Amino acid sequence: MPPPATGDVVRLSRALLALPVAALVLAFPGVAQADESVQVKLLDLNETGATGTATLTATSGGDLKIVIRSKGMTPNSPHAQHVHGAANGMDFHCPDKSADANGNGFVSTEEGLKMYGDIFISLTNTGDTTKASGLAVDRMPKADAQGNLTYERTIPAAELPEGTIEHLKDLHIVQHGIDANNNGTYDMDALGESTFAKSIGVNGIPAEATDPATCGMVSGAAAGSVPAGGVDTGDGSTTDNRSPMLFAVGGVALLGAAGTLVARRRLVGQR
Ligand SMILES: [Cu+2]
Repeated sequence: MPPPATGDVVRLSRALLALPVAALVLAFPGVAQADESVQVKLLDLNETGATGTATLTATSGGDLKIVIRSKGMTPNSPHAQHVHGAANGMDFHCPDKSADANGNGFVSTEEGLKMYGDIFISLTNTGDTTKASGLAVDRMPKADAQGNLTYERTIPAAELPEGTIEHLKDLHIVQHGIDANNNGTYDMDALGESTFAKSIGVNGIPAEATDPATCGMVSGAAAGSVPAGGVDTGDGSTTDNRSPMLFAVGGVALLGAAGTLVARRRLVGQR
């Protein structure tokens, strides 16, 4: 934001001087600001039948509280979940079937990334929430035996990416993990290995574990934001730093060997 012209400052100062002290205190942001919530309806992706609701609350202190209730998720299984999108005006949105580029009947994480954008925040239960924790399934919520998933966490202002609160309406939530062959677990038999996980240096993860299950946008989000350069079409010509390719390269450096092991053991252990 450009600084106000000097004349504006003078006018503002005069206006403030004219206010009673109590009103002046209220005029400062953060002093008496109310919490602000937006609702996200999580809709089934990949015909999982899973649905849910998420509430994102920007607290008066600048923290972000996330509450998610989903049902129809793969039971007794961890579900990687993230806030996707960007705070730079890119018009990302939840994908539909047309995102299934290879026509195998499922929208994979890689196919979806072009539409819903890069991982913006990893919605882990504990610890790090950056995209480096995107596949830290040992810290992701697990659905219960009935396929219900409950999540609640408040991420402190200092740990949020810049522009999170201001661009809350441009962001959306994606939950991953589907059981394509309905055998109660994530396995290689259904859709093979996750090329997304492989691309960031984690081998042996079933595609079922990383394919998106639900996606939800803040109502009217897509209509409200102006595309800056439009959706990344992923034709390889882009140099935008939000491209999945660069994310993948960054992921290799960020994923620790220990985390990789835990992720692998955890997912293979689902068999
Ligand atoms: Cu995600």
